[in-house]
Amino acid sequence: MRTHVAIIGAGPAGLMLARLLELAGVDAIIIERRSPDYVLGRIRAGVLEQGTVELMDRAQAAERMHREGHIHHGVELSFDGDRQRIDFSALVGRHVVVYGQTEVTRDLMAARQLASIYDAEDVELHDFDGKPYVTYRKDGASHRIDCDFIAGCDGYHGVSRRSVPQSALTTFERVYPFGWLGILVDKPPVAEELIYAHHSRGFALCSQRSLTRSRYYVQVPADEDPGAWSDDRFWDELRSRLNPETAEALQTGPSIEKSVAPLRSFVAEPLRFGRLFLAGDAAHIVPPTGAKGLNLAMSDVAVLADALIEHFIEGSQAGIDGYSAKVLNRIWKAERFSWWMTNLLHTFPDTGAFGRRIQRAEFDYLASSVAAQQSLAENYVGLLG
Ligand code: RFL
Ligand code: PHB
Repeated sequence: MRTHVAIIGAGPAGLMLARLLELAGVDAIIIERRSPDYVLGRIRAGVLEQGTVELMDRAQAAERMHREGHIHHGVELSFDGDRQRIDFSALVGRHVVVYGQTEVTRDLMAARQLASIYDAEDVELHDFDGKPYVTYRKDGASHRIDCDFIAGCDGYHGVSRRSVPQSALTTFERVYPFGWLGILVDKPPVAEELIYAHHSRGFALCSQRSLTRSRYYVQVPADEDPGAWSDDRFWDELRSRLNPETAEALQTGPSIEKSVAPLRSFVAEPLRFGRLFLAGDAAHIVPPTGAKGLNLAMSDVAVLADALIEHFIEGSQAGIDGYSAKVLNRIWKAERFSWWMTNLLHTFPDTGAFGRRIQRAEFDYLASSVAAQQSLAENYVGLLG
């Protein structure tokens, strides 16, 4: 087989890239390790920036998102029970849309006209400094796809980044000493908007997927076993971290999903190696506190799609040469914001009383300063540049 672009991974990054290329008439094949059902079963992000919404429009996959997604004009921060609303629309004139990553993935899968290869085993990348090709096994047979470029969209644990020689790659990493225990429940959300809560027992987040489905998280030790958490234990812990009125209003029920996600900041540099590009979680990880991971993956592939389209349609090399520097600029700003939100809202085992006072001062500053609120809002809805 031969294609212009071999895309490794059918997460949101790979699916969006494939769709943008397809619409521009550039041939691409997706090679994914898992089955479509497995990919659709992963519960992850829920908040879309305006740029991601516009990209779904461009991908002609936005109809259901506009119908079922919910526009959110602000979020609430809570610090030891004291509440502060951040009004995005008033502060920066923009908003976010709450629509699950699972639904984004489903819509992009449905929009794609060309076939993708799922259940591909032992995917390997070859010769991306010369004439690239990808090999894999499926149903016991070996396959090879020759291509002009490879897009590594295979997430943090994927094969693409690992295929790059160590000496060519610089990585920057911070592993946090905690994770998020998340629960999905078919009950109406506790509030209209998301609530990010700092509490001495740890961080908590009240999020949602629809008017009837809610998503809640509590900070737990990084190695926590979700099996140790009955639903009742989860609800008790969540209530203890919320202000009393919110705790009172919480509607609980049996969980339909429960899992622990570790928190990590990670960036690889550069993001182009000859004819291989890295995009999305393959290139960087942010802790979920800023709701940036999916949005960053989408902005990477928007830049990459334009670069590849320019190359194939206009014969220009400029976009390809500029890809890494251009996306890294945005990536580091999102890393900074996600790290900052994480520092403000979690309890850290080793910062002690001084660290807690600094967090409190940061919250009080936010509560009293329009400039500080504007900075948070501008970053949360997505930076324009
Ligand atoms: P994905 O989604 O991990 O997809 C990668 C795909 O590659 C496949 N793959 C391979 N395929 C072939 N060969 C191999 N060797 C392969 N290895 C892996 C995988 O099976 C998979 O299908 O990466 P992508 O596309 O870059 O998308 C990134 C996002 O999924 C991620 O950044 C977000 O989910 C992060 N995130 C959030 N982002 C937001 O923007 N807003 C949020 O509100 C938000 N909340 C979250 C989150 C992530 C979370 N977890 C579980 C990490 C909340 C949580 C709890
Ligand atoms: C989610 O709904 O899963 C979610 C929302 C906001 C975040 C992280 C996760 O910051």
